[in-house]
Amino acid sequence: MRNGKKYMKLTAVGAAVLALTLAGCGSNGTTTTAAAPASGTAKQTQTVAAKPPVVHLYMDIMTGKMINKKGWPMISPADFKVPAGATIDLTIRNFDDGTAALPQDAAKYAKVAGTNNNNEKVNGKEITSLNPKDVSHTITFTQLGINIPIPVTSTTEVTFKAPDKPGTYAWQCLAPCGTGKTGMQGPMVTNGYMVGNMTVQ
Ligand SMILES: [Cu+2]
Repeated sequence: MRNGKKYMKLTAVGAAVLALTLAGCGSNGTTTTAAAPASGTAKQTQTVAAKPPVVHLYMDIMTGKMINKKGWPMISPADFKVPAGATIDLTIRNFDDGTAALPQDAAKYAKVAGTNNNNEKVNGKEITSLNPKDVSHTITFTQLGINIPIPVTSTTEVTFKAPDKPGTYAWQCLAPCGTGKTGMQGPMVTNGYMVGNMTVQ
């Protein structure tokens, strides 16, 4: 009797492994019949899917006052990870009601660049640029040619593609929203405030 029980157990494990294998095949093949069962198996199917995923990211911009650090606005999270080649749907909520007018030599960063259709949605409305004097912050990946200008107290939605090549890609805010005479110090040169990294893996 004991042996019989053991045999039954092993068979059950074997069946589970087989089910997972089938689900894995189904996701790559043309038939979808194997991908239908229980939620646990469905999850397994998603992880082996070949298509780069769509990632939804949310960033909040807070004033120094909000975080008890006067003169230190913060974009959070500053550091984040995305899969290589992913489509990134980024929503930025700016709680800062102050502008940091772009100086003439940086006026080009009032223009949206490197995003889908080279545009962004601000409070639901599609735009391709801001007036340089209306910029509150930017999220700029210089290396990738991606520039997202952000006006005061707003919600900005933007879609862009993560690089196919894994690595670390820095972003920074190029609006002089920091400390010092030029507004380019303090948070402007400190990771976790107006500087951060996108890790592509
Ligand atoms: Cu800024």
